[in-house]
Amino acid sequence: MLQFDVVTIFPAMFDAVAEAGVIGRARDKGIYQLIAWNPRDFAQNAYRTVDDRPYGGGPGMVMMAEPLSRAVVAAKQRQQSAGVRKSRVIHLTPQGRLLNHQVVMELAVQQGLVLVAGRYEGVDERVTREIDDEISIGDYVLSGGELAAMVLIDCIVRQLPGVLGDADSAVQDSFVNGLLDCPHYTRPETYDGQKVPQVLLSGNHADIGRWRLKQALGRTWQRRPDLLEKRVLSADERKLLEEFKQELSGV
Ligand code: 6GU
Repeated sequence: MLQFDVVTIFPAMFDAVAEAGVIGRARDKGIYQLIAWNPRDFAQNAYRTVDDRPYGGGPGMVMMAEPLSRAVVAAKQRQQSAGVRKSRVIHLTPQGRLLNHQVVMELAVQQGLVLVAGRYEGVDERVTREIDDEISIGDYVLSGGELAAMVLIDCIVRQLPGVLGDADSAVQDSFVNGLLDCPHYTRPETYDGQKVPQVLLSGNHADIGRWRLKQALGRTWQRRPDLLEKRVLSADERKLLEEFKQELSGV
């Protein structure tokens, strides 16, 4: 069972993860466990202060090192008691390395993850002693690391064995093969004057497979050329992409 411990001053935000869809069901099935730790419970004064003004001045508040560090230590101790040999402590921050499918797979094989969600303008730099890794979910700023931590939990959990059925196996996801997904259709056969591509009704699975790969290649070329540059295309794939371009130009 994968152990998640989250350090957050808003533990209730994580109820959303536990309740919804496949990720909620995976928790019910005992595939992972998620425990939240509130740094306020580790604060030193009667006001349970966890933030203070930045040295050097400027706007906003900074999360204090001590309550945060103590919460991380408690989380790591809990994971040890749960049998985790080496917890990985991840600070969610816009300054971290960008999350992608490769990073998700790297984290999905860990035994225990401690996710530190900062709030305010940031956390005291001296907490870094407790941190193994810093991750960002994109080049924009969230009000706190909580939503980023939930994104991380969601995409890690759906990769764990037994979470998705064979039918919607994660192996078929976009990005797994370095491409965007192909278009999908369901009934009715004609909607608003638009027909389902004939090949999908043909029952010829080889043809359908080739059509889907062609669409995936074409859409990636149109929308995310950066992904294609990072990926080597086989001779077959190059041919399919050429066909896509030709069909697009109406030949
Ligand atoms: Cl991990 N945290 C915050 N606060 N903002 C973000 C982010 C993380 N990733 C992208 N934006």
